[in-house]
Amino acid sequence: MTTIVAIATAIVPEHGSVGIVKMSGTTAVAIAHQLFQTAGQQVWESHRILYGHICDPVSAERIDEALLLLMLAPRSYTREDVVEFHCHGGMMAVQRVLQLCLGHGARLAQPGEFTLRAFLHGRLDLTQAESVYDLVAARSTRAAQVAMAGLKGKLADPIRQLRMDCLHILAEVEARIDFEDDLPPLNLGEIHTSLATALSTVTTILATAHQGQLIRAGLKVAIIGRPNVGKSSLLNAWSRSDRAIVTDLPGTTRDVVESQLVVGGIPVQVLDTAGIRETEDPIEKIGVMRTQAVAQSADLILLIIDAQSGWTAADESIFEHITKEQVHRSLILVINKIDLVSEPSSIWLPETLKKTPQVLTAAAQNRGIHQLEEAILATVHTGTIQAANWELAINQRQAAVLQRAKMALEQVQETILQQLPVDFWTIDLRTAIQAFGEITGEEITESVLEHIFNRFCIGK
Ligand SMILES: Nc1nc2c(ncn2[C@@H]2O[C@H](COP(=O)(O)OP(=O)(O)OP(=O)(O)O)[C@@H](O)[C@H]2O)c(=O)[nH]1
Ligand SMILES: [Mg+2]
Repeated sequence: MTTIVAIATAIVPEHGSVGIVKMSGTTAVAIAHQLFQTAGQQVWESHRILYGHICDPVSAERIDEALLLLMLAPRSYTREDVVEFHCHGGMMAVQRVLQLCLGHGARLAQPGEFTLRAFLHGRLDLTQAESVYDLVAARSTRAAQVAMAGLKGKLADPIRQLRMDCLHILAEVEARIDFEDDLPPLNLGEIHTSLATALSTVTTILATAHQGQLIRAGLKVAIIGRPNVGKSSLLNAWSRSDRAIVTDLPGTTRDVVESQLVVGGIPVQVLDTAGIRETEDPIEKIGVMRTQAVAQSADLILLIIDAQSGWTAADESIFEHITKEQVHRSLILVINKIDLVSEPSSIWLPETLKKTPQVLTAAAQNRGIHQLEEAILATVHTGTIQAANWELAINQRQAAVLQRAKMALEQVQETILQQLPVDFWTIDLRTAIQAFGEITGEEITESVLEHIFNRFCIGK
């Protein structure tokens, strides 16, 4: 395969002490020999680091003082010869080294092409390759742990087993089609048990899709309410920062203020918004419009009210507005400033809010944050996640394919039940086998590969 090259580290001016240029392919070592001058007697051996200078062979200019790491096939990420130049960080050194490699026969790698080669050479299966992407994209410890579990084969192993089990049933069935007279009849009881077990495994794995979506995409939470109820104070207390300006003047927040948090392993984007009210102030007006846009795009809305003033007509109108447009969205009622009232739990609330989860807080005193997080987790998890499943969390592609496998297996069960001829079984069994193969990559089309690897960054 042609030699590919890319900058493997982030390129940021004035930042990053080290930048890595990575090359993989049959001519990688030869190109490195042309560009890298080692000092003294250093041996070009696999898994060794050499010290020297990267020089332009034409102008003899020294481009950088660097380390060179050699990983010869097949003991490398791509299973090809891999060379890494560990240069000085920042913008220039790595870009100039990249240009030199390109000028000496390497071509710029496509996004994810190193990992694609690792997959094509059998070093990783498809679930592991997707886990590599997940690990790089992880925004919480939990997401990173799930990615590492995938990298270890925690998803591939059961899927491969399912495929083997279906192949076994298919072989039994096909043997009956070809050599009906020479073989004992099919053991229907055994097949029934195998199918039921397979279906139960598929259903268990499918149930992790919801948590997969949560830990990958995260949750967008909007703090909404009247001016001065303590929305910004809540953001600050929650993020343990002074991120948002807090004053006792209603209409303090004009723009959307964002903070990134992690709640129970889920990355959460919290958005503090301008308090909603009728206003003539042109800046505040824009702020209120932005609040409405944020409320519409959020996965979860925290509607904040002031414990002292209780449920007001203005709260009612905001609530109506939110629920009118967001019937499907989750809502939590946060009763703030409970330090100012003696009986916060006896605050009157309309009947329509009786089913909405409620949390009592005193944001200015950092009280109630833990309960708020618990209420959020309870809302997003409602019955769909068992803690035991946390280790594994399939992505949307895997869920869609697995759903196809599930339907096919159910169809096989139905076919047996209706006592249809065995030829009928094979069609659905093959569909299930094909689906399992698409998850691990044993059966795959070019467009699926493109879809998966195009999401990667260049250099991975
Ligand atoms: N006693 C008490 N005061 C609070 C509490 N939370 C916020 N406050 C006070 O309420 C006032 C308004 O707080 P903010 O956080 O700015 O309110 P907001 O909802 O962001 O207001 P706008 O940005 O104007 O919409 C400030 O003086 C806060 O110190 C609380 O739990 N208890
Ligand atoms: Mg505010």
